[in-house]
Amino acid sequence: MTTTNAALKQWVEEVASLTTPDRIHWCSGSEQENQELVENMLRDGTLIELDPRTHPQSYLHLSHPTDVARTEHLTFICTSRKDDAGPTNNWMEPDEAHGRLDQLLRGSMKGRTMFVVPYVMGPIDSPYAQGGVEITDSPYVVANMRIMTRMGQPALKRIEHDGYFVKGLHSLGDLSPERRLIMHFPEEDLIESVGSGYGGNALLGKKCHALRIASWKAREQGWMAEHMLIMGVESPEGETHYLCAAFPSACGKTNLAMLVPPESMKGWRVWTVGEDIAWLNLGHDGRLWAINPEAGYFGVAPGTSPDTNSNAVKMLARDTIFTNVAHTDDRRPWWEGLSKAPPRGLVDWQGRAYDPANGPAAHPNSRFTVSAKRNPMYSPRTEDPLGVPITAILFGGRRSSLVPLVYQSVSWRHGVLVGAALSSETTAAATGKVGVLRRDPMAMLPFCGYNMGEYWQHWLAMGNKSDKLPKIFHVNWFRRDASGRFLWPGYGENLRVLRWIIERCRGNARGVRTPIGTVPLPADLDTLGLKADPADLHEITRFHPEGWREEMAQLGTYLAGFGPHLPAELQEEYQRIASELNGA
Ligand code: OXD
Ligand code: MN
Repeated sequence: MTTTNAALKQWVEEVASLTTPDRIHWCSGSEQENQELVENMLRDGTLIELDPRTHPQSYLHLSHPTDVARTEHLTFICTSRKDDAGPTNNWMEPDEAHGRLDQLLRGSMKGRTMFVVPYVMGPIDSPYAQGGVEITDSPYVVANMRIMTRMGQPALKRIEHDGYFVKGLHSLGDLSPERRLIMHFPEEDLIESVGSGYGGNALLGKKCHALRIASWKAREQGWMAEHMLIMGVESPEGETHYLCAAFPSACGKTNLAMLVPPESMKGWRVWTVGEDIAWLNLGHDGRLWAINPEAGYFGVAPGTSPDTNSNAVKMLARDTIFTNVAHTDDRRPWWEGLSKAPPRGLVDWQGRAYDPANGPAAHPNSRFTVSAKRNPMYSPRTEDPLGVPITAILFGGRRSSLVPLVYQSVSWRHGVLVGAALSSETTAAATGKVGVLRRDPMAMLPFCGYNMGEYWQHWLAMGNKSDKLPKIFHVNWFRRDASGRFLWPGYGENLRVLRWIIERCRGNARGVRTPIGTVPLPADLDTLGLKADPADLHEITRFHPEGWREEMAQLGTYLAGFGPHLPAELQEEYQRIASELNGA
């Protein structure tokens, strides 16, 4: 197989002469090709077959112990002007970056097969979709890309038709963190990643293309590439509203996108369109329309259980690649939270007999890769080339104190400030400390491919294009009391908050206007059948002026750090709220 696209042909030849693989394989995406790849990986130990009676066509991959998460300090935006990468990204001058990468890539595929993986991000016939080609020497990456994207022959056809594609070159190198780099060249539509096989570093269609490169393109072309889930909420009357929500990594985006309505909310249904990334375009009707560029989920396994996400457990019953979870001696996958006690004969994520003294059995950032179509709540609208119209955008993070369960911004501009101020207590998805408050504007801190100040400016500019844009809200499921107990039950009960949000957008729900936005009283929420202490509900819907004055002072310091890049409009919005707060 080869291609009629001259630029692609030439790039493949250039990469082959640099990396000197033994063989080149153009991926068709066929079932037979996948079977052969899997058989090879079973033979060389890259994959372990799980019990085919309980988990048909499912496999476990145990990664190198130092290659288990995204490595943000080794991730760079390489633009000719440093300012274009901005203060929140690592930057390297493109010539220097190319020099370093070439050194790491020279001969790196010797003895290996070089796979050429054409893919499309988005429904294959969507005007908003975008092609890419990943060259990789990892068959594990190929198998994952086949689940996560529209990969193979139809993708190549689309690329040849469009004449446009993003180039992604990936090599495992020697997997050493000392020789690992994840580099983005937005001016060249190019990604080069070496030294890691971990999803976020190696499945280049995901964070690298669909967020970092796409966000750059989106600003140029007037659309938005966001770290957001897309879900439909259908009322008992049969009216469906679509919501997008941005949360920092590992705040339960996948669980929210797959929410199971509580027993007491009869007739409500949830539909998943996407659980990690949304591409948003202004429709002819002035509304914002979202497509999910991905075709699969690369989700965090620990904590997924019949109680927290029963549909995810069903979804993972077959055709799944697990990475760094534990397994039983009869080859069934296991992770912390799946059952109360670890089963007997457990083997941990490093292949050792499980011993609690060695830490958790499954790595805290262990993952599953599975087709979106396996989700019992998969929305048929996922394949709609134009996507779905968005009623509301939600921002949220893990905040154990102060931040109410939900509040609504008073305008798009205010909503942009709420997004810019997003913060969360950290978890393990990115390497680093756990439990520290980290600012993560729009949940895009690790994923915005350009200057964060310019990105906010782009959000503000989108606000001027239409008066039919979604309303913007902030949610927080994670309030705790002094003893650490959660004040809100979360999970399925979060639908009560979504209901209030939708009713607000329809002009049917009440709330109290405070300086930070509109907050519901407990009586404004649907609490029929909710098992929660009224005192807790009162606390999580209360506005605390003192705490917010302090919060805003800290936000002021953070925003000032962006200096001349902070849009004046955002500064004015900040001042407006600060003075309302001082009058409160
Ligand atoms: C992810 C992340 O893997 O955000 O989705 O880290
Ligand atoms: Mn994510």
